[in-house]
Amino acid sequence: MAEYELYCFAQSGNAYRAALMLNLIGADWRPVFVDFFGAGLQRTPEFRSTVNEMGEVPVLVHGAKKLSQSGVILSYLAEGCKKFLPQGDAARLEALRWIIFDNQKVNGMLGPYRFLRNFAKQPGHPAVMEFLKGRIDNALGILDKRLANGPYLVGAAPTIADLSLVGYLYYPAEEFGFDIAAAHSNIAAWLDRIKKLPGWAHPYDLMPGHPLPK
Ligand SMILES: N[C@@H](CCC(=O)N[C@@H](CS)C(=O)NCC(=O)O)C(=O)O
Repeated sequence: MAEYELYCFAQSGNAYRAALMLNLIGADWRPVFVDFFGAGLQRTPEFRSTVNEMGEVPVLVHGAKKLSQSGVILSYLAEGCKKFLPQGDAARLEALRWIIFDNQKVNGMLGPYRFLRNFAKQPGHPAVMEFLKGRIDNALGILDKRLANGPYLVGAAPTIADLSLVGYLYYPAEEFGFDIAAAHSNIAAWLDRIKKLPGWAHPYDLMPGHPLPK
């Protein structure tokens, strides 16, 4: 049995943060496929009572521990292996600040936007899509500006803040209907830097469930 198990599926950028971290630290891990778009395991009372009461993926299982929220999972893994850990109290708080901004404003908006464009039973209402797109453009602009100051979000080396922020950013531009890297040169260069880290893999290669059945 692998040391870590990760409840995940290929289309989830939220889960990708944790899967990528596990791969980058060379952990002994295996994915547990959650058939999000089919059986919807995450919606079942059993999942909510035994895996995650919030009904969300990712969930990391490590021994008797079950952790959810990708920011918590990233922090837990970084503390354990001392990799991608921001150095010092100020840097830890700064990383947490970016992780919260990411969850709410960057991937927190990109995820639903992409879901409504590609996977929802009914496509998103144009007014909803327009609202989300405006929020996304604003948040990506803030991220791009930040990345003009240095190679990574916090300090000179990659940290869990970077691994959180890349959550949805490697998925194909067609899924968004706009090209994030082409429109944001600092984000593009940063994505390339992270892609070069040993153990990097694309979300569709790292987690099960791609492509979706027709
Ligand atoms: N802030 C959470 C977001 C997790 C999340 O929204 N996951 C999605 C899959 S990509 C989910 O399970 N959604 C189920 C739901 O919202 O009911 C994290 O970073 O882990």
